[in-house]
Amino acid sequence: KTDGQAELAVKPKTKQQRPPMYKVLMLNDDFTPMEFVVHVLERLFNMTHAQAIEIMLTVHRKGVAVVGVFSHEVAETKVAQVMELARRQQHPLQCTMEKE
Ligand code: NFA
Repeated sequence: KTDGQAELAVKPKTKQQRPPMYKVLMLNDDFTPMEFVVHVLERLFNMTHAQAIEIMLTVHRKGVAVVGVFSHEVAETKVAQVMELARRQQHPLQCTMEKE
């Protein structure tokens, strides 16, 4: 820096890689009670009651909705927690993740 040579700014050739994020998706079915889905959304996704009802109804009407976007590790944990709560109550509720 002090040798008198001109300094050229070098642009990084590739963009900074941010870690990929994962959408957690909830799927509709004909059997899981609406109130159970609302409870899961409030409990595991920190939604208000009003937000949980809105997302549950979106899943119910459209078949699927994104319930959150997380790092791979957090998304995997959320999916496992949803599936475990559903399994314990013997509801067929399905939850999956996909890369954003
Ligand atoms: N379709 C379900 C019912 O009518 C409710 C539901 C909503 C299930 C969202 C799964 C996901 N009881």
